[in-house]
Amino acid sequence: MIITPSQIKEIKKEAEREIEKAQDVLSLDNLWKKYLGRKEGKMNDILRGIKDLPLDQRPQIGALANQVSQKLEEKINQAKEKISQGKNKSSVKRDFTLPGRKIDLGHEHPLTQMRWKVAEIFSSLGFEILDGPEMETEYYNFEALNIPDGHPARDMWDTFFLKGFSQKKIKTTESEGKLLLRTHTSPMQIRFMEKRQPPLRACVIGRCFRNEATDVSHEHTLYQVEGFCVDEDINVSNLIHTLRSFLSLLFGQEVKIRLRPSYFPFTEPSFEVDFSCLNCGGRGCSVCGQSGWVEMLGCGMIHPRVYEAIGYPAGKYQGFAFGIGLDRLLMMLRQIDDIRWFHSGDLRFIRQF
Ligand code: FA5
Repeated sequence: MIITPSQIKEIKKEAEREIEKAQDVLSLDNLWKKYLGRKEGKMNDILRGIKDLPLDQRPQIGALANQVSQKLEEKINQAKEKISQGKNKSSVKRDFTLPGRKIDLGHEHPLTQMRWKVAEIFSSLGFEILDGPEMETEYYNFEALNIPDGHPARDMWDTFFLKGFSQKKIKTTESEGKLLLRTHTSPMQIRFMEKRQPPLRACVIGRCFRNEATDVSHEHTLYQVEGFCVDEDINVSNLIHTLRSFLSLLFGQEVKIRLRPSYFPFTEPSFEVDFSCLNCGGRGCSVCGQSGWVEMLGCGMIHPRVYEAIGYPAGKYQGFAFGIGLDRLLMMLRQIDDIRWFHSGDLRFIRQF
């Protein structure tokens, strides 16, 4: 085999051209095999042939072949590095006319939308909008609302008591009793009135929890809207007018309601307010338990014992309070047949709002 320096230089030029054109690491690996590989590499053929050359040519050809192999190895490594650093970006073809990738935007949960709507309406009726703790003490959830320890009325609310939480985290006094997840928003009547003097009008919208079996109209986690108004001359007519105003603003039409005498330890007199079921138009369905009416809220005139617990002067103030089930209100408004949809996490349901 005859090997000349120009032959080696020719192989070098050819390899450099191909390295320059290579677009990815795989092509560069193939070029390495083609020129430097042990089995079929062109430069290895040259090195293997040196032993057949005349003795005086061997040093010169051997040195040149080694120099070229080293150079090509370097060039291949540099090209690989360039690719991995993305320096070859400019050579990647992009089609700027392709449509962009669609970004999926979420939206507020229907219950959150409803909370805003209700807050807006009560705000327009002159109520302050409040927030309050979901973790409560027995004192605020029961005691101060005229439901003392051992009173059978505590059974009206199936309560989740919290174990393992330090009472000190909320308030420190022994008399506040155990910690629990609030069963209603009424404790906020006490918390707010402890800080403020009448006249006052406030609305609390928040989550409550009940340890009860779920069905189409009962959830273990529910939202309530608590409203209360206290001054020196407030009566049941003010309560009925406020509820009617709220409902007609919410539904955009007159809604048939009925008041039934009821019992809450923190109001006297107390009422239960039902709506004519909008799901079936009052004919009877699974939502209204075939009765044509859905229980929506409890209300009444604030009991003197509540004012006593707060420390207001006896007999000076009168006021009304009500607690509405927000989930049930939304069910009526949007004709939703099962309260359990709200926390189902089913996007087919959520996307309808
Ligand atoms: C109360 O919770 C009283 N705190 C309401 C109140 C406030 C009365 C102020 C007087 C003065 P009740 O347990 O009835 O009352 O609940 C009020 C409303 O919450 C019900 O009318 C209903 O609409 C809703 N509700 C109650 N339990 C559930 C439940 N498990 N799932 C969904 N909604 C519920």
